[in-house]
Amino acid sequence: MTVFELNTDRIKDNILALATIIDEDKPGYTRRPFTKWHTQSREWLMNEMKNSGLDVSIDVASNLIGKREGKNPELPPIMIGSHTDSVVGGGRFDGIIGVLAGIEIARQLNEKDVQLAHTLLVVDFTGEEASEFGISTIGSRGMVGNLTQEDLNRTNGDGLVLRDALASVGGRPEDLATESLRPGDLSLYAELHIEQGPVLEQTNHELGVVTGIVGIQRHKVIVEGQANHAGTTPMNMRFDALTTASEIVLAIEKVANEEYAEQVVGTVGRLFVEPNGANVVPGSVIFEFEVRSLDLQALDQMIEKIQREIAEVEKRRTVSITMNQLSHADSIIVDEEIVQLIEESCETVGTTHRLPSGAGHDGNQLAKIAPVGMIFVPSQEGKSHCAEEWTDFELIAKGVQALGNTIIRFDQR
Ligand code: HGY
Ligand code: MN
Ligand code: MN
Ligand code: MN
Repeated sequence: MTVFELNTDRIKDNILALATIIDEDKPGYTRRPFTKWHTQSREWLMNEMKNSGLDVSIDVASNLIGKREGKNPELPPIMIGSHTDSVVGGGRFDGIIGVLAGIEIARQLNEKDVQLAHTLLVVDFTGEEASEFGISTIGSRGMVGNLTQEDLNRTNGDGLVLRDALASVGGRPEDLATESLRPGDLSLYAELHIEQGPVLEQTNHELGVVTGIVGIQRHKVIVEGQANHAGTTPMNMRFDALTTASEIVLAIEKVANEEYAEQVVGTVGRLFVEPNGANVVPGSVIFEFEVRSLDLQALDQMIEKIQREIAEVEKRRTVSITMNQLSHADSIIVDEEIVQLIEESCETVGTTHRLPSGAGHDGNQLAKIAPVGMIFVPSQEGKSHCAEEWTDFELIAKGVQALGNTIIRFDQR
């Protein structure tokens, strides 16, 4: 049973249209949150939502929400959506296809005059990607009441306070405590997303039924050595912050390559050297690292090992090293009932395969207040967070059908 058309052309046109609203001075298809390109893309999305019969609003956490009334307004709504902000140098599909899928589903429900019992909410979350504030999934954290005052006081590299950034795009941070959603306020949150990994392509499946989403811990490490003259400072008199940091970067990789109960990954993706001069022994280094796993204990084990490695390096090199947690997101295991609902909804459309998500998503936050489910479509060569990110449009259109079927089945339970 599938109510929804395979509308490859419309989803393709929308993906390619959104891919033109980007920061041309950055690589790939960059659209960072709280920038004029994200604001422009929001305006484009609002228009598409209105053309799909959705009532448009900005919620307390600055998320864009399109609403389609259901026959029984007393039922907690079904929410679908994702994010349209990108990493620097990101691709055209990560997050974007989930928001456009929601709009396409609303449009097709109208074209077929299908009235759902549940109200349908289509969401574009603000700031899903890791941000300069040191926190990700900003809008969905705010939606579920998981942005603390400390979070709201975070600043980015330019001194902008997160509280003010949210207000600048329509959020009302002062009302977060009273207006965020609580358990029971939603019946279901479901998201279509690219896999961002190689499994579906390698196993030759069209649709992924997500069984869980990894937890993430992000930390900042500050290494204070001593800037000095690169020519006149003998090797045995140096306190080189960069070679020290390099030992820790490699130690993080070593720790992530050890054995744990569940698969783990560890990455250092962001590093700053001061004073960053070719003829100056680096005086200080700041870098951020993250570790991920479905198993929260494995995350804690990795952090303990990394802390021991840092203590050893600090003692041996007599420099100062501090490590502070930036953020964390709990892992989630998708309810078997939701997995089966989604699997059945996918099977009428294409070949399916169950798998966990190595990427984090807004679902990590929505799981605090509602059942969460996700559908993946394959990523070509598993690539993502880069300009080469690619998924065939027909596979995305199948993902839209599968997500639409999921909503219909859930609505009629
Ligand atoms: O980083 C992630 O896992 C996601 O793409 N935001
Ligand atoms: Mn991403
Ligand atoms: Mn994403
Ligand atoms: Mn199979």
